[in-house]
Amino acid sequence: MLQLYIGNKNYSSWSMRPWVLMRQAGIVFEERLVRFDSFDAQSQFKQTLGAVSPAGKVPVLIDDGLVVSDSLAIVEYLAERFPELYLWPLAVHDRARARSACAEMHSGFGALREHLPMNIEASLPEIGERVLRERPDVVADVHRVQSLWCDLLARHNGPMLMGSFSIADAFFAPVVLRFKAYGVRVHPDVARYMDNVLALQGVRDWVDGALREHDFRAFEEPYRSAPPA
Ligand SMILES: N[C@@H](CCC(=O)N[C@@H](CS)C(=O)NCC(=O)O)C(=O)O
Repeated sequence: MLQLYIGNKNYSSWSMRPWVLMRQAGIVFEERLVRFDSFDAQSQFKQTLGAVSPAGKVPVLIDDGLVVSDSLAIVEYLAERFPELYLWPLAVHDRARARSACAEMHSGFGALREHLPMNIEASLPEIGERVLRERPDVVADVHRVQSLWCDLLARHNGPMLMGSFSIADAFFAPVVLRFKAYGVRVHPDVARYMDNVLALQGVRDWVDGALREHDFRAFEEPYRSAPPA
């Protein structure tokens, strides 16, 4: 059976992408959650991951001895392994658009990722307001995400970015959760899309898991202090 190595569900946005894709598409897999202790070479996380994948990061997919690391490589592999699921859109131009969106997410939006890190259990609208007041680079990322979503939603008439659920939605699901946690004010079409993503069973299952963790990791928490023991 396929095995997917992931990090803490509350924090690990890269892990969330292939996990949501597989759950939503009905691909059966075994989840191997490696808890974040730290990312130091001596950490339990690095020791465990190092034995699985030389890249030493989550997510990692194992398929009968084949090791696929990196979220984008994993979803590409899954699309080829399960062609009948059409994880990418069928039409070549649509597929190119979906891939462009995912590649932009994968290699970009650094300011958004750094200053509004995923934290599913948190509600930090006052932090979101402050960051957006003080950081034009984050504002630019938020605008770009919204215009990318609006263009695709208009072209495909929703409810998902490419019309029906695809890798593109799995790739942006963590951004939906960031916008939610930090109370980012969005265009009405974007708000509707966010509701659609949050209603996906794959996303709900991941969020439920994150909310059950109760595993505060200080090095992933720039804005909250540890709850009382
Ligand atoms: N480009 C990688 C990024 C993966 C990544 O940075 N994962 C984080 C957890 S969300 C990690 O394992 N970090 C460990 C480290 O940086 O050493 C991907 O798309 O999968």
